[in-house]
Amino acid sequence: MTQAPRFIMIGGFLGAGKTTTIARLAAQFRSAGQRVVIVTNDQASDLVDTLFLRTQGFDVGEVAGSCFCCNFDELTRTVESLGESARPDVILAEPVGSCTDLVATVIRPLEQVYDQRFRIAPYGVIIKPSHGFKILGESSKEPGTDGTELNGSVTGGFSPKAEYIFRKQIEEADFVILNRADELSSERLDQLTANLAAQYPGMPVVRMSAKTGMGLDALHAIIDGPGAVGSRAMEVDYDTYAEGEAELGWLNCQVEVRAASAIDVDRFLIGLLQRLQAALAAIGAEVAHLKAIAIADGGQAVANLVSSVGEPVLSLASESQANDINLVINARVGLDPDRLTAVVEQAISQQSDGVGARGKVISLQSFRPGRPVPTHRLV
Ligand SMILES: Nc1nc2c(ncn2[C@@H]2O[C@H](COP(=O)(O)OP(=O)(O)OP(=O)(O)O)[C@@H](O)[C@H]2O)c(=O)[nH]1
Ligand SMILES: [Mg+2]
Repeated sequence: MTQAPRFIMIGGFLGAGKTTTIARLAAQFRSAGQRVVIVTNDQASDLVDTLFLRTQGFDVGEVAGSCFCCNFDELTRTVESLGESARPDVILAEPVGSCTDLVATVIRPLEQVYDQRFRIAPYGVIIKPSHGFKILGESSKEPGTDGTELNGSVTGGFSPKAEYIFRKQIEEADFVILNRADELSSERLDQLTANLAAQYPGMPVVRMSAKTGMGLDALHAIIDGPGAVGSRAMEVDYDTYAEGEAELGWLNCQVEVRAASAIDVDRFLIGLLQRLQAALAAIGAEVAHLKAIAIADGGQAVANLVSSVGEPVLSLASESQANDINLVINARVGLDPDRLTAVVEQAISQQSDGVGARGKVISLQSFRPGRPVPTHRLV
């Protein structure tokens, strides 16, 4: 008899490193001979994560238009259709980074309503250290210290309601993944681990770098281990949760860039994010995650900006020149959606003009996430 597929969901706040981690895990499972599918999720279509994971050769299904918890049936339909075509051994799932209460609204319904068709792994939540220090404090005695310094840079702001979501994400986790270990000294990692231990007693912690792969064995050990699933009870105030989500302007768009002579794809993409960063900084809009993928004949490039204070990074380089580039941009920014649209449209047009190209927006959706209304909630 064939075994039921494993369902591994990796949560965590916007920009924490979920997609990077899932891509790493998927590559490892695949090289171990396992068939892997991935399910991505967003409030709207045109997802950078989906396109990025597909460029890495993975079989990806997308639940778009609503989060897993509010569109549980679409999650199970997507998984079923991937199951029919790919017969997966492993299903990796990435929920929306502003979602919480996922044990009650996704994991338990999968176990109890969806009739145990999966072997569900312990639920891990990724933390970006700059967020961790910002919210949990510099030392275990002073949670929430403001103006945290990380490697010399001040981290971006976090509203109390966004902080509420971040904390709820940790509270319901079976284990926490401290990501970006490549950027921190072991003393700083110890400090953050101690803060977590003081504020979330008994929480298992894995230290990892999704970028370098450091610590991935420890992540596998916990995912593959016999640990409890959905082991922590949690109360959530849906008013605060909804208000926290609605603080963000959300924008997904598709753009065609056409140039008479070939342009450098990577430079164009990073230049676009730099332009967006400058425009958003000028109006004091806090970036939660700005990401874009450029698809051209010669390859694909991905660029990300995960806070207002850092620099945009090219996470995937195409090292190509092209006349035609198709872009998908996803922005999650503390800004009114109409203003966010205006900023993005202007940056596209200026960046295109700057290289003698024409940038045409093909589709664009911008909004504030609506109040979460879960399909199921099993506490
Ligand atoms: N230095 C470093 N960068 C990382 C690491 N993990 C992820 N990143 C970078 O952080 C950025 C965001 O990573 P993603 O994996 O897209 O984050 P996410 O949690 O999926 O983001 P959302 O889907 O928008 O919530 C990208 O530029 C990654 O390359 C890490 O371990 N170290
Ligand atoms: Mg992602």
